[in-house]
Amino acid sequence: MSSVILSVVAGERVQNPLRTTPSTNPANTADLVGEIGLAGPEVFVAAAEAAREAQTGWAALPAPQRGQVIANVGRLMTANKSRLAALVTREIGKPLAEALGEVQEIIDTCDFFLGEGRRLYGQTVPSEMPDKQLFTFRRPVGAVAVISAGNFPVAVPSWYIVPALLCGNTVVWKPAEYSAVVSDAFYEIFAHSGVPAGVFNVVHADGPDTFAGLEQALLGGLIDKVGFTGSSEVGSRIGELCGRHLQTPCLELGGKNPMVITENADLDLAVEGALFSGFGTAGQRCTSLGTVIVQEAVHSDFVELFAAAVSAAKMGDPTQDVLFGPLLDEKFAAGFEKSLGWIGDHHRVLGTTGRVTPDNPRDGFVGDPAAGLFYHPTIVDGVLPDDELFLNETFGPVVGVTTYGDLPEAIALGNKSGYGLSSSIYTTDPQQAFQFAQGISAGMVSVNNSTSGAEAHLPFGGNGKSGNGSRQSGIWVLDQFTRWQSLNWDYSGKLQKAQMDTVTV
Ligand code: UN1
Repeated sequence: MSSVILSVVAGERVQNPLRTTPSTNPANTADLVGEIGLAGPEVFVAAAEAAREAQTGWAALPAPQRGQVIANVGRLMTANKSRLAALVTREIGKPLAEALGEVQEIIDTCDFFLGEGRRLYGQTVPSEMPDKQLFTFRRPVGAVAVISAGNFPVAVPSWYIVPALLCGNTVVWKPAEYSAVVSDAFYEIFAHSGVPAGVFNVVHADGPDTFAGLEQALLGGLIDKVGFTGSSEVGSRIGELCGRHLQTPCLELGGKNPMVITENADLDLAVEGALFSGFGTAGQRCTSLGTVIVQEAVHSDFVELFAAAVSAAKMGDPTQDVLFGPLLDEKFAAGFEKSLGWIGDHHRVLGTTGRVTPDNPRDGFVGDPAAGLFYHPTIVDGVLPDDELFLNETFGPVVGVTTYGDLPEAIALGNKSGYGLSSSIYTTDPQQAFQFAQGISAGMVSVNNSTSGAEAHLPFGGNGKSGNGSRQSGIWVLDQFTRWQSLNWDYSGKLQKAQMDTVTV
């Protein structure tokens, strides 16, 4: 039997991939986690055909029974939690505690949506006319394509896949190549939970082939909804493609998430929040902290405490108790190095920048820095609103700091990047908290807490460059994976004409 990870169409592994690509452990690049067989666009189309074919039968299963399948997924995820989390840590370098949290996020998502199988409520609505009743129903959209990133290789896909299946849709999933081994383990859990063949298909492919396959599938009317998590740049191309086929995708894109620290904030708490938001997951969450916007009066105190916390933070081997491990893969490391080039002469860099090497060491590093893609955590003080560092996502362990005078100025600075995913304010004044929430154009606001760490039953999503306003998680995602159908039922025994037979006064 081949150990290459292959795409799955209608329950069958697709043999003879175009080529294979290795997935390696970013904390120890000599550790080969698996070989992935990459497919061409025709496999994406075949998967979409299989999804289309299986959809009517799956939707015919009563929703509470689909909920039972989701309950099975949750149970198997629980039984496999430590194994799956260890694989997440090995393949993408996320510290084990966070990887366990990631699997827990899938379990929470299953817990929430298995119950939705017994709701999926529609409405009864009064008619303008006598002896007539109006109803609304949620109907599945059909076949859903999910294209996801590898920084949350299983939790974020579950936000799409679990509700999409529960609502009676079928799925074609294109996971990231650099997290394909853990994606395959995730798929197997669904396959063993009673999800029938063809209902959940997986395509391993590179970016251009995925685009080509998606375009053909859309052209052929095989895909009814696209869910995408990734960069704003790719998201905008997906949006264009879907728009040409009159579709509205669900887009969850980048962020440049601000944290405002007011003059009355509990600074120790704020430092703890900034440390986790900025450097947890090596800054590789779409919800990671981009810029701290700190009130002038507490700026120097904050920066001093923050720099001390960052220099004391443990980094290194993600199987150990560390705040953060390596970057996801070489491509992300190269992208992050490019953004380190945005640091200019007018900035004050606190700590060290760049890759951790024997010549550029980090005190207290846990493990062998030479084995993997480890980067120093860096604070850049004095970022200005027009700096690239202020405006663009870095997706790595660097946090900018700037100052403000009054709260409206802080809010304007927080909105300046044009992203609008997450945000945070540290304040002891409730009025400031509400003023901030009202003014900041972000899908998510935290008060006295991290910019990251959304819960599975709240709406997740962003504005501006962070997405197209779609929201995932909780009941709100049902509007992505169902379409409303109205039904009017006339039992008067005669033809009643709307508008024309209505008595107006
Ligand atoms: C992402 O980085 O794509 O709220 C999602 C959080 C996580 C999800 C992040 N639960 O930070």
